[in-house]
Amino acid sequence: SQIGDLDDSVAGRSVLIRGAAQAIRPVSKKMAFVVLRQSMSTVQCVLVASADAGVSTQMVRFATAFSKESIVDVEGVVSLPKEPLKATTQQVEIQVRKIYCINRAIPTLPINLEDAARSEADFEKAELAGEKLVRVGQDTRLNYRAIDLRTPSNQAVFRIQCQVENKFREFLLSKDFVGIHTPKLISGSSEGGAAVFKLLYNGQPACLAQSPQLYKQMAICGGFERVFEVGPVFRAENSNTHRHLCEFVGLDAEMEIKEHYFEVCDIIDGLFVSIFKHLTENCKKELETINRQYPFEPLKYLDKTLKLPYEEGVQMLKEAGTEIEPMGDLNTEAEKKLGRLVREKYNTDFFILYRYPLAVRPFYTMPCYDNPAYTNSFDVFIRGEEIISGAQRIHTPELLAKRATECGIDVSTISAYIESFSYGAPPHGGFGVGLERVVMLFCALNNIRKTSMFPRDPQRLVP
Ligand code: ATP
Ligand code: AMO
Repeated sequence: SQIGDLDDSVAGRSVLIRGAAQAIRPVSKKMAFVVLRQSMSTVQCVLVASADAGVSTQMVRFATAFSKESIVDVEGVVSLPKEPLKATTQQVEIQVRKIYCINRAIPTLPINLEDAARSEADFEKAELAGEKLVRVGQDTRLNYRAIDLRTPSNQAVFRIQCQVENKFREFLLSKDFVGIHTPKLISGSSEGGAAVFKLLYNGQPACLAQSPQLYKQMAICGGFERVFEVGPVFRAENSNTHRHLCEFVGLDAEMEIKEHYFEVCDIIDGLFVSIFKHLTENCKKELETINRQYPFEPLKYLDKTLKLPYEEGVQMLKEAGTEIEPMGDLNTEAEKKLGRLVREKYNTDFFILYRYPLAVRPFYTMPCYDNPAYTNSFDVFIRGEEIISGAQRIHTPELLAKRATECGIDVSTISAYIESFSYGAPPHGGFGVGLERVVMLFCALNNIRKTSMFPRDPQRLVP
């Protein structure tokens, strides 16, 4: 049986359960409780020595000697509890008939799971009561990730991540996008800039792909009208921030544009509104579980996503007293502040900022027809932090080569890419999403390491 399925409708039934022994509480020589856990669910198992049930005092003693987190099989009968149970466990108990230890955990684990699952409010309450509890730091959690991942909030986070990825695919497939896979071992940088991991490819200098950018565009040149990819993205930046990883999961899309690059924004609007609705409606247990440890306000979003011109964003910041270089980029602080201003004015935590200055966008970005100092580009924000970059792309080889040169890129290193646009290439655009950022910001978590199962940051290569 699955612990999550146990409720009063199965009271009286015999069940066989395998789980981790989360807590073991001896009550007397004749009685003990063992709390078993499977993923986000726990159930209380009751051992009472009785000849009728075939339970001996030795069996009770045997069970109380299990180490926490050992894997245990229990055979027993589902029963209604005599006293009210904690709201976070199943609301039935198991009267144990037989209990077996399948694999023991070491007696003292490097992380106490109960401490790892506590909210900050719990710690503060305990401290006020004079109790000393140990906060489990992020590094300790990551060093012992196989234990840390067992906390209910971690179980919920990675289930939500899976749902976001799945919805991304499902939505784009329904809009006739084709899933593709592009190489991760490539010959040079795809975004411009030097932030690539270098390696030798059979003796030739090569690097890990910084994005699928050049290849997803070449797939469009290859006659696929709409493509998407879910895959790893590698950035060698030495960015020790709460939102940068050296390896993350990129959700990328690229599509032909018929009239205007807002067609790409419309896809993002439909895609993300459907992702947010899906999470809110179908991941209630997961969201409640995260909220219990890391309380957060639900994301505010509109049925039709707000699109704000970059210049208007700059103006809003200016009026609020933040001076921005009009043709420069927004720094992290300005982005955060704009997020707050937009929320006050438009009542949304999710919006698209479009028409960025040319100077702050990658070389392949299409300049605006009416004013080439600006571009047909956009970033998308959740709670004032970027989750998506996207744009219309340059589809003529001459302009592409010119822009690459202006951006300091040696065109000989990307000649196959540039040539692709001389064989007949349709107008197109696309976007790239960071999966870990979407989950982090949807749940208002404070660190991207919480939404990457085994994060790779500038310091961490193990586990
Ligand atoms: P992109 O996806 O465009 O790289 P990003 O969120 O990684 O987006 P960047 O464009 O690299 O952001 O930088 C945007 C802002 O993030 C910068 O203006 C800077 O303020 C901040 N930033 C980037 N790297 C760091 C860093 N290592 N330390 C602190 N802030 C940083
Ligand atoms: P960009 O470099 O903005 O755009 O990346 C797209 C999205 O990826 C996420 N992201 C990151 N997540 C974690 N750690 C990082 N170091 C990191 N860097 C970026 C962000 C960001 O919005 N080729 C373009 C996309 C396109 O135009 O299609 C690109 O790579 O969520």
